[in-house]
Amino acid sequence: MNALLIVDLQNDFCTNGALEVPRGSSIVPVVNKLIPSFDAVVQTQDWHPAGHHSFASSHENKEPYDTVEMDYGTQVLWPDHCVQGSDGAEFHPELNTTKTQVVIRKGFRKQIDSYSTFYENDHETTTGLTGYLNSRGITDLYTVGLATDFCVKWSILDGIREGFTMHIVVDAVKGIDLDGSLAAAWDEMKKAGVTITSSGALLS
Ligand code: VGL
Ligand code: ZN
Repeated sequence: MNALLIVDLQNDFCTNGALEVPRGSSIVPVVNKLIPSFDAVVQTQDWHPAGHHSFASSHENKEPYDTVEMDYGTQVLWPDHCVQGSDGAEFHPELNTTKTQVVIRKGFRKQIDSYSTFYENDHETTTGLTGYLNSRGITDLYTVGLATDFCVKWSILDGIREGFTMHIVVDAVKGIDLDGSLAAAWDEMKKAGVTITSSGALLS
């Protein structure tokens, strides 16, 4: 069974958001068009407490896009974004969420970031998504959303590791691109065995 996985399509990653992904909002109509083709729709929601350790503002003498070493490895520091209960953490107002059956919130532990929708950045703490998908007999995830080189990439790599067939819809994702991270993400996803498709192919 197929599911549509909509990653972090939230105000803070869209136009004028705190961590704006260039042209992030432009994928919303594409995602809306895809939704009716799926019996299962899963969304993720970046959901940080104030003072989250992935925020540059939580560290002295650090600016957004600097890095720090955490227990679990190198962490990019971000502008404050997707703070629990804020408008920035809401889904894009034009995204059709009526068919969404489950929302996986992530990044809610102050000390650990979570790019992937399967595991937090320590690569050990599970979000529970694997169990949910397996219980429903979902084998294939068609991935759309933001950002290609962070939450989309880590979700796809972990999904493949968890035994799912992971597809990426090229015209329904957008990236941040820090120092070549977008091209590197595509290489990693291709090497791991992602299937690349497009909304045109899915809707034809
Ligand atoms: C994301 C950076 C920080 C993402 C989330 O959705 O790709 N990126 N938090
Ligand atoms: Zn975040």
